Amino acid sequence: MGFSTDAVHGGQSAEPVTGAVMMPIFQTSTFKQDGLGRHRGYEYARTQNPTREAFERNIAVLEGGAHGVAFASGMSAIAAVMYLFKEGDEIVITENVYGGTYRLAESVLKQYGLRFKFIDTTDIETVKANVTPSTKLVFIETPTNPLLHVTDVQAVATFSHTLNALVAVDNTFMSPYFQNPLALGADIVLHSSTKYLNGHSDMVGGVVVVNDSPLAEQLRFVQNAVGAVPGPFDCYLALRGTKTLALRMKQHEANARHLAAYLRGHRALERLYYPGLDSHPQHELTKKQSRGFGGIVTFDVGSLERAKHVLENVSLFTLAESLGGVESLICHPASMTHASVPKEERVRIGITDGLIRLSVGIEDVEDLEKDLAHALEF
Ligand code: P1T
Repeated sequence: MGFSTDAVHGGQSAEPVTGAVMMPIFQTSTFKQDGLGRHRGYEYARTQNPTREAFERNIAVLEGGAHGVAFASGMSAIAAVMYLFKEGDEIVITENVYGGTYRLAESVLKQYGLRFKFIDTTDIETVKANVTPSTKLVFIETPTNPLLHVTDVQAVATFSHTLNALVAVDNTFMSPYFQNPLALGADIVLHSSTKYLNGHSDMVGGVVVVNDSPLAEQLRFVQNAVGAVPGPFDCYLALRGTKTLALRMKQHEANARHLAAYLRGHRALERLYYPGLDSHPQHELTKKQSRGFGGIVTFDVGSLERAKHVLENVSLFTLAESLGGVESLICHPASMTHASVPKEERVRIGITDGLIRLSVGIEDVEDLEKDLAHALEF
């Protein structure tokens, strides 16, 4: 089946009792048992919920995996993957990850004895020098938030597997419409479903997809034991979102390409980051491993003062954290999404005070261009 067909139908069937075409919201915390030890597959809603399962099946199909496991947020999805490891295990991780991922590793999980090495995973030689027999997981974010660095998933997976390390990819920025990390050799793919999967900025959630059944069982164990589960209404919203994922991603990308072309060479910019530009260092790699370039555009205007001017002079772009919704958002990574990364580390990887990230929405692109043009007049 094609992607759009799978998005609408993947893992879905009419609800068996009433024939409801759309999966209802099973807003219940518990389920009647027919006798001691006899139930209908549902006992307690932390453990099983039909609305959640419908979303999990759908996203599994879209990622080309066998099992989806949903969580209450992207962060709890990432934490669930990390909970698969134990004290002393080493995790190699992309250095320019989402600030919350950095914070989870440095400020929470380190205390429990997990060891993290933040490296530039875009360089396979750096990966080869840092992934060792004690590495249990290589965690890649590609493209990265917010600098849009792209890692060769296939090359990293091939090397990491020779040392028996698992490979996980945070696919939030591309969505399964543009990129399927499992097909590139990753063992685990995950999303903040808050973003493109839901697509309407009206819930927070996360999801992990794998092919391996024992791995899925471990993740389900964590889902139930830790209990960071999404509510049924949020699962319904995410599932409603995936049905239009293809339509939305096409428009996000078309608009992002237009704006990147407009911004290229703009005199107010010191740097522009978008994988769809032939000047992007991993443009060719992106063409090889992905089916598009996504809807995020990042640029540097050189100083905090100039960034502030832009952020306070847009009117259609909304100054807010998050990304991937139908509406265009603008953010200042250094003080917002990546504020928990220490300043020296931020500056070293290029998250400067002049950096601005656009989540390009699906509005009429001429209106978006006009809004930016006005805000970039210094
Ligand atoms: O916000 P939450 O659903 O918990 O997802 C965390 C997360 C994980 N991975 C990536 C790549 C992300 O971008 C995020 C969340 N990011 C933002 C809120 C942001 O504005 O960048």
